[in-house]
Amino acid sequence: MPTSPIRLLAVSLGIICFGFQSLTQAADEATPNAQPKYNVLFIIADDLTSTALSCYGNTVCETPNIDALAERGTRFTQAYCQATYCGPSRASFMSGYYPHATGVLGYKSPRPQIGDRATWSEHFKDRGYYSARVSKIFHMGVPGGIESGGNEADDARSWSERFNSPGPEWKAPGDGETLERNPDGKKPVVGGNTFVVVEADGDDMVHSDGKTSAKAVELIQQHRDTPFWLGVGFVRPHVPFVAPRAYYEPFKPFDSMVLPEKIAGDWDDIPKPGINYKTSQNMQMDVRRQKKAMGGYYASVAFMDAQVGKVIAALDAAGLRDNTIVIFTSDHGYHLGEHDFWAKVSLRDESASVPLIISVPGKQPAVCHSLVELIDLYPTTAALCGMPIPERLQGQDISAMLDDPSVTVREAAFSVAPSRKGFLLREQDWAYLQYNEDASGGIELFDVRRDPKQYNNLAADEAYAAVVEGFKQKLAARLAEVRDNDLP
Ligand SMILES: [Ca+2]
Repeated sequence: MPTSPIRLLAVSLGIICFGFQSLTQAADEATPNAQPKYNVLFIIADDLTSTALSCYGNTVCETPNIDALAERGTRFTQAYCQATYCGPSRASFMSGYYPHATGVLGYKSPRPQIGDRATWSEHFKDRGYYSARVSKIFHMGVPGGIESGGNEADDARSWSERFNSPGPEWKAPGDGETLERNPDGKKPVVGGNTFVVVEADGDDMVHSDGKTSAKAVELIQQHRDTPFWLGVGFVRPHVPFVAPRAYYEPFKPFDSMVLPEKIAGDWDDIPKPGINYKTSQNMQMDVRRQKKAMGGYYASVAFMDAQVGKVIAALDAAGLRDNTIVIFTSDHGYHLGEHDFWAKVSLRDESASVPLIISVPGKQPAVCHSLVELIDLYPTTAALCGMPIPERLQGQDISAMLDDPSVTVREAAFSVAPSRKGFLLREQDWAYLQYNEDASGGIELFDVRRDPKQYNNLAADEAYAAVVEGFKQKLAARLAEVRDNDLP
């Protein structure tokens, strides 16, 4: 092909642009706006309460690998999910919209609602990143979807490649027991969203999360020379509580587990939708079973923590720690017997808050008490990587907190429990829970400075009528703001 004038022009422009790029790079290096192209390693556990991690104060369940990440990053003490169960929480932080903006309140992909708007990983993929997920990032049913190894509510266009990690879950060989609704002990080990504990034979690789960490290690090695956005989704400690036997050792005998304090009349001031969908009573779990549930949960956490360690070790071995943002979190929290509640859905802190650690190369380790949300991760990582933040995104860029943990971006975190028509506004001093948009399902108000465990509902107390009225208005305004968006 003869060299055309257009081609010559393109080549000369290329030379000019290259020169210009070198100049701007030199200028960038001299300014605080210099933006290296970081990788993003996003690690998410399933159904993990921060209270089970030693870096968040648990003295029984040790999580050395997550703790080590916290020591190098910013650990957030007041991070909140946008919905207190898997489907809507994951659809929210991946799409960048609140559940009441997309209407994804259940176990669906947000794609039909967002059309061709880029999800979090897609935003990076569109800018030349290799984008991949291993296992559960969008919703997958656990254990069913993990047993079958399907894509479930995943979104194909978010990824360059995607990998599932099928595992035996409750069918893993070992010693299993169904704790839930099994008072006479005659029920065998069962599947589904049920409290089952399996002390499993064999090693980590028998299980989904063992396979997930191995695949993540492989991808880090393969893609060390290209920018990547890698989502690593562990399914533990979601039920069934299944882990190799060795992980149970620190928690045996299960009878040694200490349950949260039980207070007489605790439920008397809780409106009906505020009583969680799983309780010691309706699960028919006596104290022995409750303690074993706690031990099984902790063993699952310890197993998941070990997988986190393998992935981070691979990052170090590949020499990528200095150009990789590492995030660790969960899709929502979990009750382990507080108020005799178990599992998720509740809008109390144990269930609505999440562990969140963000480690950015070159930043000082810190603990940040500002209110942040999982929906902030998309705009924050975009900012850290020097990418545009799409105006439509409903989260905030919290990257300034990584330089100065006293920075704040919001007065209240916002979360929802769609199955209970529940809404949470969580301020530094108050937790306000309302059921139904017109509050007809009831209200809970807690002075969390004086009552951090949320025992004393002040909503019916005349002395707090003005506070309650103020929150009603703030919630209505918040919902209106969420619904005012660019979606059709
Ligand atoms: Ca979950």
